[in-house]
Amino acid sequence: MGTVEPCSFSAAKIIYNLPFNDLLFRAHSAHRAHFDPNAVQMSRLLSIKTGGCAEDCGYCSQSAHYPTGLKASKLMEVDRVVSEAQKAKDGGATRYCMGAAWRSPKDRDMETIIAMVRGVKALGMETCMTLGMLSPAQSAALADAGLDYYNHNIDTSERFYSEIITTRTFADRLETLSNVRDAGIKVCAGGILGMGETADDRISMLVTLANLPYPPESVPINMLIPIPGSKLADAAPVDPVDFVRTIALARILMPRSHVRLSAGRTEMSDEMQALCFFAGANSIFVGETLLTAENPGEDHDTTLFRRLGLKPMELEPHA
Ligand code: SAM
Ligand code: DTB
Ligand code: SF4
Repeated sequence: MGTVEPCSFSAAKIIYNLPFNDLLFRAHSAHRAHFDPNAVQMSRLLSIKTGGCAEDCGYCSQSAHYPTGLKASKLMEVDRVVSEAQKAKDGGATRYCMGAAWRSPKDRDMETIIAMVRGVKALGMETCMTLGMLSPAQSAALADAGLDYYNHNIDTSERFYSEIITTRTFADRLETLSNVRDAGIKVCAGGILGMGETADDRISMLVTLANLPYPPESVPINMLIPIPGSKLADAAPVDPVDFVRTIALARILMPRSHVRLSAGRTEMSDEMQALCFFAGANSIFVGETLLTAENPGEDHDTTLFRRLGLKPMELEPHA
């Protein structure tokens, strides 16, 4: 993995504001230089511990601070997680992402979490977890269990962060990303569009990610799924053209990373998704549910892939 040249905010803003055709041409050229442009990586999510979260993230169905009506549940049993992962593998997913509604994992839960990583890995899938903030010791324990990826989003710009979340800081997020990276786990970090942020906030978020000591291997770009009862229930939808511009900028600033077209695909037309794939998105979540919200099901995605001539990206054989 090579480091890339640092990119300034002003240089990124010039790219973001290029005429749309020039921006797309540049992004697609970067995409082709590093990836098969017709291969899309497929991940499947599972909520292993749902709801009742102590954090006040304004977009989330799982925060205990907002009356979203979601029923909280305890940490799932390991066997159930592994059997769900097997179903995901049978459906074509190569990576299994397990999410918990925690501020950070309790030490007493680590043994169960580690057993989940081992069990899912034994199926021959890549593993990913998203459990909130991690200490250096927790990161090392997960690395030791063989965890491939850790998802921890910075969500938006440093400037806008405190308008969305007050129970932790942008610096806390960066600290976990550094702990995960130091432990040798691959990093998945991105954000959400459609929370009332400006174009500058989106650009700044991507510049922060691209300028990490190593850019994240995986960059999920979520479109807000407005959750009734949450602080952002009535947020104005993102302009689809601006969404595609953001995907294109992510591809240009992080040419070797997988850019994931994440939450919000149920509200995107096939044509919008096609533009995102052209602009450099090359990963999606498959299956009917994300963590708690809806996602296009297998039937829709199979048809979409057929219409666009896309194919699932195969797992690289391990050395
Ligand atoms: N609790 C952990 C944490 O916050 O780090 C992990 C789970 S959390 C649900 C994972 C990510 O999902 C968030 O950082 C956010 O980017 C995304 N997300 C959550 N709710 C969303 C929504 N309604 N629409 C779009 N993305 C959302
Ligand atoms: C990410 O960036 N998006 C995923 C994953 N990382 C964990 C989560 C999307 C959650 C969408 C809302 C829900 O399902 O509750
Ligand atoms: Fe909790 Fe994560 Fe939802 Fe924030 S995004 S409320 S930390 S589950």
